[in-house]
Amino acid sequence: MDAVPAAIAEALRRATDTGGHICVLTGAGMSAESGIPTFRGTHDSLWSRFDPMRLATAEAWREDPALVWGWYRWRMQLVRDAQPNAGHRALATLAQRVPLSLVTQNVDDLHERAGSLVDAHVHGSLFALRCFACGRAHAGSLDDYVGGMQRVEPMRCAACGDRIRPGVVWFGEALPDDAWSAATDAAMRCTLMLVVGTSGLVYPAAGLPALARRHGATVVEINPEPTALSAEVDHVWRATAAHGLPRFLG
Ligand code: BJW
Ligand code: ZN
Repeated sequence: MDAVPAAIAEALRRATDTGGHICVLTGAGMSAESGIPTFRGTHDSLWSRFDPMRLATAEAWREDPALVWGWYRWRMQLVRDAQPNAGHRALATLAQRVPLSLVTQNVDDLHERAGSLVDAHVHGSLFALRCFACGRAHAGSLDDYVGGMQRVEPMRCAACGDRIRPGVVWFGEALPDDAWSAATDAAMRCTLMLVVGTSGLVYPAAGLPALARRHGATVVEINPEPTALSAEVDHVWRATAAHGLPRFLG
């Protein structure tokens, strides 16, 4: 098994020994080894089979809510059946040893189920259902809405009668203020940022590593493939999340 590359181990040692703060930014690759497909790039990525512009936008929802809701129900079922992997568990353990902020683009709950406190879900959470029109939170049992992928008419809001939508951030929508402000605070405060399993294509989240660097942090990418961020980081480790992150525990 390969150990953490020396320059990265040294960056971690420097950050932790000198009272520094680590910020971890995760993307879909974090959950890939739990069996959740990523969005882009692989033959089984979510969007190699579905057109994101048809499914992950408010326009798509208005046009065909049953199609979009069916896709999300299927994804909720996938997440519910998945388990956190060794990478999720390693981050939860690391946070008990060093000051660490966890910022995720993922809409799953695998970090939490591994024992982490997530500082910011910048793209929301699959299970935080709310009304499309009035925004009121919908509290229902999971069994009411998980399922296989077929067209399903969404549930209705008890307050206004409009449709209940997943609590995610679609293209063209603003990121939740509290999550975005926690994410930028963590990026500006950290001395080391670990960027795990993201293609770095979706903004504004993809701008967090550059923000951290401008504020003096060392930025490390952990990803088996090159990404849009690779050229902008200080160190790159071509490893998967479940392989690489446990190695940070020594
Ligand atoms: C492994 C691995 C293993 C594989 N281990 N790694 C600036 C410039 C250009 C465009 C824009 C810009 N600012 C805004 C935009 C527009 C747009 C955007 O960025 N478009 C680009 C695509 C061009 N952004 C937005 O619209 C955002 N909103 C916004 O800016 O609002 C402005 C506004 C302000 C005020 C009022 C109104 C509006 C919103 C973005 C929302 C993104 N939402 C999604 C869907 C969420 C819902 C859902 O899940 O269905 O979030 S898109 C999708 O991409 C999802 C992800 O969180 C996000 C990022 O993807 P991620 O995590 O990087 O995954 P992948 O698949 O791309 O990459 C996986 C990586 O894992 C790969 O690198 C693999 O190699 C790696 N990997 N196995 C480790 N085992
Ligand atoms: Zn409503």
